[in-house]
Amino acid sequence: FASTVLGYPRIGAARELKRALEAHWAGRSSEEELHVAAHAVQSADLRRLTDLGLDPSNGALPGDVAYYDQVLETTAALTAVPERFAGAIPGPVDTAAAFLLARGDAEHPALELTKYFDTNYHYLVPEISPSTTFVANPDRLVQVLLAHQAQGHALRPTLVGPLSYLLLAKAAADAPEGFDPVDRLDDVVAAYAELLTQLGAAGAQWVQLDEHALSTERGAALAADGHTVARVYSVLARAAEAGAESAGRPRLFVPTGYGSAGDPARPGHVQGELARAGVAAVHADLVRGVAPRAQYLGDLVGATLVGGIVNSRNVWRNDLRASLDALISLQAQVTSAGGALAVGTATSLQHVPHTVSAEQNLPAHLPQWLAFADEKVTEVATLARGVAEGAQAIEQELGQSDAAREARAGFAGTRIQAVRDRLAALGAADLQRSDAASRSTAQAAALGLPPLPTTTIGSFPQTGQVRTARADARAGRISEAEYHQFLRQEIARVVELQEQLGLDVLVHGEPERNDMVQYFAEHFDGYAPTEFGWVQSYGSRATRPAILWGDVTRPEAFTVPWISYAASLTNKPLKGMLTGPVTILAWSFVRDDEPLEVSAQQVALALRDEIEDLQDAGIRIIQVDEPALRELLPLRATDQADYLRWSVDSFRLAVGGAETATQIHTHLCYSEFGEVLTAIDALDADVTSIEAARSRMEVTADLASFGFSRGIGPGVYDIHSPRVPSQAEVAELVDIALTDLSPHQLWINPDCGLKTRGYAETEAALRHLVQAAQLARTALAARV
Ligand code: THG
Ligand code: ZN
Repeated sequence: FASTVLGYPRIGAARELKRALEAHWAGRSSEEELHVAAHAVQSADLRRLTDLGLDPSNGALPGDVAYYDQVLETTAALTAVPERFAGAIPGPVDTAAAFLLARGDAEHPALELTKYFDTNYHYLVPEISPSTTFVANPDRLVQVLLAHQAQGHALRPTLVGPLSYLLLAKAAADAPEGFDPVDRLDDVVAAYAELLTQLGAAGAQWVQLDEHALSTERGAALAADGHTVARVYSVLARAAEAGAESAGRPRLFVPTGYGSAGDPARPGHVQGELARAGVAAVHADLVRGVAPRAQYLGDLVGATLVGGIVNSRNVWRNDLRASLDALISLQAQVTSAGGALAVGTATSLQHVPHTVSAEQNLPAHLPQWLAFADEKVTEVATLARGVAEGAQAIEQELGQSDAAREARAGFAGTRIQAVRDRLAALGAADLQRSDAASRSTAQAAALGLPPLPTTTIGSFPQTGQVRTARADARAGRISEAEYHQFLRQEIARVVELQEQLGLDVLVHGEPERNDMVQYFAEHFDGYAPTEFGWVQSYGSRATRPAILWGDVTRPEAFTVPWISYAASLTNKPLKGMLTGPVTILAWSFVRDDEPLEVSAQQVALALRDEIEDLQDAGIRIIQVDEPALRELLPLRATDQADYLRWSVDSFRLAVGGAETATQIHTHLCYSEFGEVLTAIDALDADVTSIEAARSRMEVTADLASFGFSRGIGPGVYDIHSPRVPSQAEVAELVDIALTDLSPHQLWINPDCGLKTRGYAETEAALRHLVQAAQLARTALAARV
């Protein structure tokens, strides 16, 4: 094939797969109906990919069909069932068994979900032990292959490759100390070899084995020895040409996205090793990574290098002229070395929405700057034509690409001089609040809080009524005034509930926010929300990231009316809630024409203005959440320090204007601080709330040995489950925290926001939380 994409969104342009999955899980449809619905989505996708220019006959069509998760599909194909599921899944992993692994049940907690590389996609983590058995189970892959082949679509079955599969896995809980899943490499390779044989027998001409983990620090270390990659892939690949018993195996395509594979000082050595081992098509991510160095191109004799030049992580139109130039010079080198060049994407297109053409309400200037999955497939096909036939063959497309770039660069909102001037005038003093001790004294005097103050993270349950009211307002079924009246009632109810419960620092509950990032994007200029821009986050769940397209400004204060209304209803301190710059960017589609650091500074300034307005409205406690701070941490250690510098600075810029007596809180949605503890300390927030209940306060000892000196609220109520902790359980966690931390710094709060919980369990749990805090206070008072 001369052009391909590494994968395509699986959820369906109208989220058909989400609906089919959720109907099936709710018992409203049979497994057969689910298969039929999923097949319909897939074959519509394959038809579209063919219409957009991918060859349906030679392995160009991606076959990354997954119901819940692509890593889970590989677990199923290897029958790599964790020991703890053995009773429930005695044989091959069929569809029902795969959903049990993904969703768990009363006896079996689900496989852990974790972030896939540095994306917002979450995969199900394989659990591997010395006794995990690997048995090839090609049934589902073969069924899907045959069903699409019958419709003329020769798709390319896709699995996570063996190296990446084990690198993405974790050691099962019962594995001995020091066991590394990668220790099982030879065993797993045998199962892959069997899968390939069976797929070949079913008529697959190509199979894709994703080895993206070779772009991570650990994967690069594994590939650095110069023989592990060859050992694995000579077993899997040679076969295609000769070896009698494995003749008929499909050709392999082994992409390496999410950066440069292997040692960054030797770009292309992994691709070279793969090709020498007999892999027919290798890949280089030309967006995040670099092209293979000339010295390794000779290894590509007889192989195809797929140049991943179309960005599959952003929503911007490609600079076709620059890409074509790069591809033509790469092609000259590759062909003179005896290989062939094909055109592709940097990674799967699963990280972008289906199509720009679905959007009817974007600002008029924006659509022509954009490319979602379908438009990116067209770019791939166009570039492949340019490579094959020369620039003149695609002159019209090149002209359109140039025109779009010029329009974007010259558009008034792309660069706003006032924003640039304000950034240029900033100095170190703007990032520095007064010293922590004076803040602590001034805040104690201003707030008059008891020891061990109680609070919540910000959101209260979003009931069906709240969602209905929002939908009604959006559809014009109720007026804006009616919607606002509804929101005020909701806020009043939540404030009264918190007073009844006896919480010390109240919140307004955030009923006006659909999503903590989308809401901010809607109130900033330079940002555009989409209507149908869904991107899978995990399983059937998706988010709709807004598009940051220009310099950011805040036309007017937008959280102040809601928060000051709530504050007017109580004499207790009311905490204003904002989302921090890094999280706003992490969960949006960001610019490709400015460094992320600059966008972070611009968002920080918009938040700084909002904080000033909140202060002016009398709000004395302001929380700036950064749950995604660790999410954006670069995969490569060499890139991490710079990221932590600008991300911490953007938070400090946002809050740097707060008065000494204003208490700044932050919230982070994880407990394994490890490498980022220094950065979290450098945020210099007065109070930090974190996740801790599930690990039973493990983190408090780390905080103590680090010498963390400011306010800290390790969550004492795990909001990720509907279970209501008893007062005694909460009290026990408070006691554990008090053995490590000073009573002067400890706050009592849940793990995270309450948005996804129901009211009954929330009220009961918060009642226990307040009682446990009161008990602990009494005990403390008795001690002195
Ligand atoms: N907001 C945004 N991005 C995020 C998160 C967020 N990215 C990372 C993380 N949190 C992902 N977690 C989730 C959790 C729930 C859902 C999606 C991602 C979810 N989505 C609804 C669905 O698919 O049905 C749709 C929600 C909607 O209508 O907006 O449940 O918190 N921006
Ligand atoms: Zn959280």
